[in-house]
Amino acid sequence: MKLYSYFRSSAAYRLRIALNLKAIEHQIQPVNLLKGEHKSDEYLALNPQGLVPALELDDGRVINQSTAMLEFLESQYSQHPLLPADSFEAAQVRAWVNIIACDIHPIDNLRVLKYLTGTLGASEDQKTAWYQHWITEGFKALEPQLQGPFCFGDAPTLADVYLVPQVYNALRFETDMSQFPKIMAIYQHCNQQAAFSDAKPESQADAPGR
Ligand SMILES: N[C@@H](CCC(=O)N[C@@H](CS)C(=O)NCC(=O)O)C(=O)O
Repeated sequence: MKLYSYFRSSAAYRLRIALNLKAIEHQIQPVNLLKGEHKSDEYLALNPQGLVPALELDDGRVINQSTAMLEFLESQYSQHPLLPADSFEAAQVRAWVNIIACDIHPIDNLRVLKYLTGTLGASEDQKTAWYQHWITEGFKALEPQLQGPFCFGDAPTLADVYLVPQVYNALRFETDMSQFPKIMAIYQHCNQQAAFSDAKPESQADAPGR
């Protein structure tokens, strides 16, 4: 399969981690967001929303939205399950993940920040304050639920797949993480695993300087 990815896209980063954890053979096709490649006719034919990532299966069918892609991989590739077998426990992991997927990432992503500074005329400081406020609110709800050494115990789940890119992004925007010691310990633990470190933005072929 082929993952359309941008090195800094946290939604694509989720997929890179999951594909590595499940050891699924795949290719990565870079889409340069800064050059607007996600708005080209060719890419819009794959993902009409013009967002990265997109996942193209070997038969040419395409899945959009990272959560749908991850659910697809989980249902089709049983190796290294990313959700607990117990339905209630799986719902707990999904609920935790949705704080990132629905309540943090969508209001802190590139196009929202650009709208704030462009259309609404917010300053760079206001933009950063917006970003840090919403990420901190989300992390406050995530932190107390964590177990360790991974988010929900001894093996990575979807929770770790979502957490690591979001923390990477929070650090990039200089968010104060001192009040989230469990999140930071899990972030560091995950990054010691090859599946996570190989998925890092700076390890990608389209990262500057590579
Ligand atoms: N809910 C979507 C979000 C995808 C998304 O926001 N992608 C960002 C990169 S992380 C993007 O393509 N941004 C381009 C832009 O804002 O113009 C998903 O999970 O796939």
